[in-house]
Amino acid sequence: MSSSEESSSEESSSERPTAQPRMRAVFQGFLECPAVEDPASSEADVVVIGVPYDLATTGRAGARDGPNAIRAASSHISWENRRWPWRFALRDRIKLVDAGDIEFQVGETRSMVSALQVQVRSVLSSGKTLLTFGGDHYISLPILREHAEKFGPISLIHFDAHTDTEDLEGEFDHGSMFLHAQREGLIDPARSVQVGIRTEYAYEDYPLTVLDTTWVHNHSASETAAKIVQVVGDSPAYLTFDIDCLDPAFAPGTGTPDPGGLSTQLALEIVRGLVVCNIVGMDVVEVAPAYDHAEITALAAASIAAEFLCVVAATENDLDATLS
Ligand SMILES: [Mn+2]
Repeated sequence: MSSSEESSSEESSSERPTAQPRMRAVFQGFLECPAVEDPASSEADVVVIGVPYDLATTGRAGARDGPNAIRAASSHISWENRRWPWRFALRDRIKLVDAGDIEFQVGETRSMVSALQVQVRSVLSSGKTLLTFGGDHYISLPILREHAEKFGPISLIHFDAHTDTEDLEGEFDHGSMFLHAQREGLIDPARSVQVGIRTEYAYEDYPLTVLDTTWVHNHSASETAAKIVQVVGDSPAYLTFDIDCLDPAFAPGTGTPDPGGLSTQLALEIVRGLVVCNIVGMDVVEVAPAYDHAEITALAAASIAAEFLCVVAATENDLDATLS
């Protein structure tokens, strides 16, 4: 039988099929992008890495399983060539690779910090942009160190229910790393903004701009995006999204949920409005699949990360085109 006959669609279903099937690799990169071992020497524009670390959680642990849950959930949205509402194909503009997860000594936070910083430094020095999946939110601190080393004190665009600026004794806590980031001079507080906050923080003389949940719900998505852009300006900005910024109805699978948050739709629309920002790094953190249902949380995280990539790839003209 010739090969053209083997692949004939008119083959009767009662005959035993002979055409070789196409197999999908077991390791699945984010949005089904290729997996690479050495991202720095790859031809990528954006490199995905996972940090399966959750020893800095104060509530429920489990975010160590976040990276693979986000990768798996991304298969539900990877079929879109031109992701709605954008009018361009992401893969035409951004070469994406997935370098897998950081390995470190079990139970040793310093080992994770060191491995993560070396990997981030390597990716940044090769001129590529990093998209990291947590892990708990503490991982943003070592990542910020390497970004500040390259870009200077950078703007933080931080989506979260919590400000993560608690003044605590230990360093390794997912509720205090943005205070450490200020003390280490990694971020420029005057050009940083926290969005969706709905828990206590040091209200008086607080140095960062806070758009709390009530503010966000009393303004439109485009007004919120415009306010973020106004604070950040054109300075290099690091985008970090704690999935607990979303209401637990939209993101139950997380360690420290707090009711009254943003919907996935509202968050996506706000992120979409950040096209003019100079985004130099991104992460999505705190997805804990053990508390998730039907991949709601992991899929929200994957969608937000995909939106980050579109925003990095897009121009203002693309944003206008989405309105037509
Ligand atoms: Mn949080």
